[in-house]
Formats: sequence, structure tokens, C-alpha cells
Amino acid sequence: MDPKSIEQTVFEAIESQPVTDLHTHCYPPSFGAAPKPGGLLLWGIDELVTYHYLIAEVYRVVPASDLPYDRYWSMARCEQADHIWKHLFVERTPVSEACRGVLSTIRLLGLDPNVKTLDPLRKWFAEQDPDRYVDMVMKLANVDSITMTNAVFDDAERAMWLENPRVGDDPRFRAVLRIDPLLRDWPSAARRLAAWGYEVAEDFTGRTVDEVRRFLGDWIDRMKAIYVAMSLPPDFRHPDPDNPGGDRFITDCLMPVCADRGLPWALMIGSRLRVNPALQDAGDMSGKADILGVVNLCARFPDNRFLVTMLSRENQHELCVAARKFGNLMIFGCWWFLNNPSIVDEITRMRLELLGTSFVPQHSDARILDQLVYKWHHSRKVIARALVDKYHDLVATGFELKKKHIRRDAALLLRDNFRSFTGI
Ligand code: RAT
Ligand code: ZN
Repeated sequence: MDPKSIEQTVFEAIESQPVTDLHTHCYPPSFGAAPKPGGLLLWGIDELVTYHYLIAEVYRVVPASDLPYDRYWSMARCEQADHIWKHLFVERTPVSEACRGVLSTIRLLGLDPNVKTLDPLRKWFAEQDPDRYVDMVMKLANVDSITMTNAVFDDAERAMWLENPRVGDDPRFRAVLRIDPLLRDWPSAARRLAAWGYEVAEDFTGRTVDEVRRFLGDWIDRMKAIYVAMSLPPDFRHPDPDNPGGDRFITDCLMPVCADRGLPWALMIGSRLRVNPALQDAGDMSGKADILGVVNLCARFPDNRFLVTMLSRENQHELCVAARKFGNLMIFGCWWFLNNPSIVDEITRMRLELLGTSFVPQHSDARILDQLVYKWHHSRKVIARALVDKYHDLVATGFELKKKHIRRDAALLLRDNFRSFTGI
């Protein structure tokens, strides 16, 4: 293939390949849809503009001395959105990736990103039906399945699953059992399990092991979870002498249940929560972790599978090297503060060079449904450009590259590596 047709074929293959998005925070309308209070499906212009990445950015421009945090949080969603729109999109040039994402989404929806106020956009969104809008967004983003994040320790979400066992039945979405507190704070998590009727003791006496396993099994079944997930701090270790309860939880409960069910454990490592608590979700940051915890898990539990992403840019090379050692480790995504074109580009190229096509280059982490549109639009372009360069280098060796190779690679990277690793 000549350079021009390589480029054209790659862009076509990457654009037309449906994505199975392995990690989002999006929900079907059955969980309630914004602006309904308590609705978990966030969508529409006010939600897009008040994405927590943009809250952090607006506080760089209008500091807390001018707008105290509690005043911001007490404002109506549309007032918060007006504030952010005015300061980040009208009075400044919206070059950041999070700002660009809002504008790309508006444009890809066929709307005008040059509006001075959000009212015309609000009018358009108010006319959409959430259920049909899910279809529209999935079509525009070319996403064939949205993986949710189902936080069982979140009271509101847990209540929805308990009240309506069919709440997760929407075939466009798949569930993930999210259980951060069991490792981040085993003692209080143990107390909560006990309050929910499981005979669990903080010191693992009595029936604790069986009962934690029963808890995991009950919720995997209830949610039909396709994997179990946790976000973990940069100081995550395994084994961890400072977290004996957490270690026993992993060894005696989580690993056997996951092995038995054939489910991977997704570890998202490197999030330091609430360094500025007043910013709520926007107040978390990243930190460099020790890769040895992942290596030890992969070596110690060969019958388990691990999906791993790390938040620090500094961890990315070591994570690739670890993946070369363990077939039960699938690395995925350019998470959160890494989801910027320059960093996605660098990480994707490195992964291709070290791992061939045996990784999952990206997940969206969309919190607001509409973000699927821009997150995938932006990521596809970067992934395609990285692939074009790799294919040019490959062709220079004399390898006869065919269109079918390019299409096969696009399918592996955007859908099939994740699907086969998870067994869906
Ligand atoms: O990326 C984000 O929006 C973060 O706030 C987190 O949700 C993170 O992705 C997570 O899943 O913990
Ligand atoms: Zn997330």
C-alpha cells in the first residue's frame, strides 16, 4: 500500500469501527435522567458545561475569593453553567481539552458553538427525549456498548438496584461492580457490609470470608457485572503491611470470586482524592504509584485477569513493560488527566511499540452522556495518526500491508481486545 492509501484506510477503519467503551459513568434512562433530581443519567448542555474538569478550570480564572465554593455549589445547575460559559468560553479562548470537548460535541450534534449565551442550546436539548438521545449519541460516537460504573457503596445507586431488579436491563449498557471502599477503607466498608446483613467482622474472624464472598456474588448477579472495579490511591501496594484487612480481602475474597466467575478485576491506580475537598469531584489529583503491586498480583494470581490503567504519566512505561511479562494483564485507556491529545498520542505510540496491538488504547470515562461524542471523536483521530506512522515504518521493512490487516487492528484495539479479555 502506498502512503496515501495507508492514511485513508486507517482513518476510515478507525472511524467506522464501533467502540465497546469499557469505562464510563453513564447510565440508561431507567436510573433517572437529568434534570430530574437524583437522576443518574447526566446529559445536556448544562451538565456538559459543568463537567468537573471545567469546574476546576473556572476556579483558576474566578478564584474562591471572588466566588466562594459553597456559593458555587448552592447555585442552580443552569447558573453554574452560565458562570463557566461566560468565563471560560466567552471571556477567554476555550483552548483546553475539556473546553474543546464541549465545543466539538455541540458542533457534532449539528449546533452552533459560537453562541454567546446557552439559551438556544438549552432549547434544543429540552426538545430531546433521553431514551432516543442515547441512541443518537451512540450512533454519532459509533459506540456499540456503554460500560457503566455501578458504585454499590453509593446509597442512591444501591437503592435503585434494590428497588428495581430490572433497572440495569437496558441492552445498550453493561454493568460493573465498583467497590473502592473495600480497599481504600476496609474497616468502614466491613461495618457497612455488616449493616447490610452480611456477617462480616473487621478482623476477619467468624464467617467473614464466606460472607464477603456472598456479598460480591450477590451484587455481581444483581448487576450482571462484566468486571469488578476499583480506583486506588498512588500508594496502593500488594501485599500491603499497612492494610492487612485489604490484603485479606484481595486474597481470600476478591480473587477467588473473580476466578470462579471468570471476571477481571479492573484497577485504576493513582487517584489522590479530595486534595481540595471544597471542589468536590474536581478536587482530586494524580500521583505516581509503585508498579510492583500490579506485578505481584499478576504473578500471585495467574488464574485471575487484571485490567489496569494508571493515572500518572510517569507510570506508563513501566506499566507497558509489566504487560509484556503477564498475559493476564490488559492495560487500558489514557485516564482522566492523561486524556489530552498530546499525552494520548505519546502513550499510544509507546504501547504500539512495546505491545503491538494487544492493549486497549482508550476508554471515554464520560460522565455526561453527550461526552461520548467528543471523547471518541478526539481519541480516534490521535489513535489513527499513531497507527499511520507505525504502518509506514512497517511497510518500509517490505511487509505487505493489506486493508484487512488495518481493519483487523482497528477491531482489536477499539472493541475485541476488551471483549475477549472480559469474555463478553
Ligand atoms: O475521570 C473522572 O471523571 C474521575 O472523576 C473519576 O470518575 C474516575 O474516572 C473514576 O472512575 O474514579
Ligand atoms: Zn471513571
